[in-house]
Amino acid sequence: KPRVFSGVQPTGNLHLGNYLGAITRFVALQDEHECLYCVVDLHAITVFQDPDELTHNTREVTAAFIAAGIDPTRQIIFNQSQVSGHAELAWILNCVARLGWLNRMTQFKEKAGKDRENASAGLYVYPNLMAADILLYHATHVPVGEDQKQHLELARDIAQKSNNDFAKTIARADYPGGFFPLPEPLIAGPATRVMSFRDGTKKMSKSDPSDLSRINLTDDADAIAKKIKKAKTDPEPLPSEVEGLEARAEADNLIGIYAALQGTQKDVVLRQYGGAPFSKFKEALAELATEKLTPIGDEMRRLLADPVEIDRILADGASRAHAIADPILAKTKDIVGFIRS
Ligand code: AQP
Repeated sequence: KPRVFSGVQPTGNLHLGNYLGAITRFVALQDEHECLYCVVDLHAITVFQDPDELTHNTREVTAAFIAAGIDPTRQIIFNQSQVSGHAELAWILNCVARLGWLNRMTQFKEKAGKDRENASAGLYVYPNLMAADILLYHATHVPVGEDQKQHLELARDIAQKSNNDFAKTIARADYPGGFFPLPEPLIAGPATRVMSFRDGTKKMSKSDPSDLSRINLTDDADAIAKKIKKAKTDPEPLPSEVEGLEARAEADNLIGIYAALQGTQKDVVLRQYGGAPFSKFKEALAELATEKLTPIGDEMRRLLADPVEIDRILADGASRAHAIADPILAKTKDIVGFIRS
């Protein structure tokens, strides 16, 4: 079975974008793939996290994975810091990746903002840690939202350069075609980039100060309905065709969300709602979003009531992740030329 790796940061406010761009895709892949789904707490601390909130948010992402339908007995759910190989391989990859490559990363520029001198060194090398997450398991497929595409391309470059840099020892150890597989991004569906409800040019994001900008997975029916009702739109009714929709960012966003929640495509939604006013479409969207999301929120709350069980699931996942990672890390050390006992 092809091996899938992906992660979500425990930085609070898990939202519809994380759900449609990533978590629903994780669920869909689990029948045909061996999947590792990681709560990436090492990534989270690249921006300071209150320690108690980090602990809570780690359990919350775990609960979201399970509530959305990932089976932790079949797939591996764990938090990154419990498998030390992520940090160890990241160091090696820090020494493979080039500064020029990192300088091109748009997410760093966005997150560091104007006060770049004050960004953590970790935020800068974040993409190297992400490459390590994937390569530590020789994962071949990585389901992510559109915003992670650039980091995935970098991970491929890092894998390729590692295969070249260590070609001599890789050949000696007989890994035909290189040691690290080049990971493929899996970015698909009508909602790979869910936009903010307040500004159709910005992605829906955990760190947006406006709670109205996003639907949180823990929102109740009233909050979902209120946020959709207040979501920014243009005054025109819904179009009948997908063509030209990209010029209407807010409309495109809501139609894409509807399609993704219903498991269909935008043109199918427009066949049903083309010509309808947004007020009517928003009511239908609120109903659909409530139907799909509130059971997940309820299940998350139920799971979170038993943190000991969540921690047990994470520990079990971590020990299974270790079993895959440890031999790969050992071979990586051999290839680099490190002596190990
Ligand atoms: N708006 C989005 N639309 C589609 N997919 C999205 N993802 C995030 N936002 C959207 C995808 O969710 C997965 C987990 O994201 P993350 O938590 O690791 O990091 P992030 O991209 O930094 O998430 P946020 O919400 O945007 O947080 P902040 O506000 O801190 O920047 C990834 O697969 C991501 O693509």
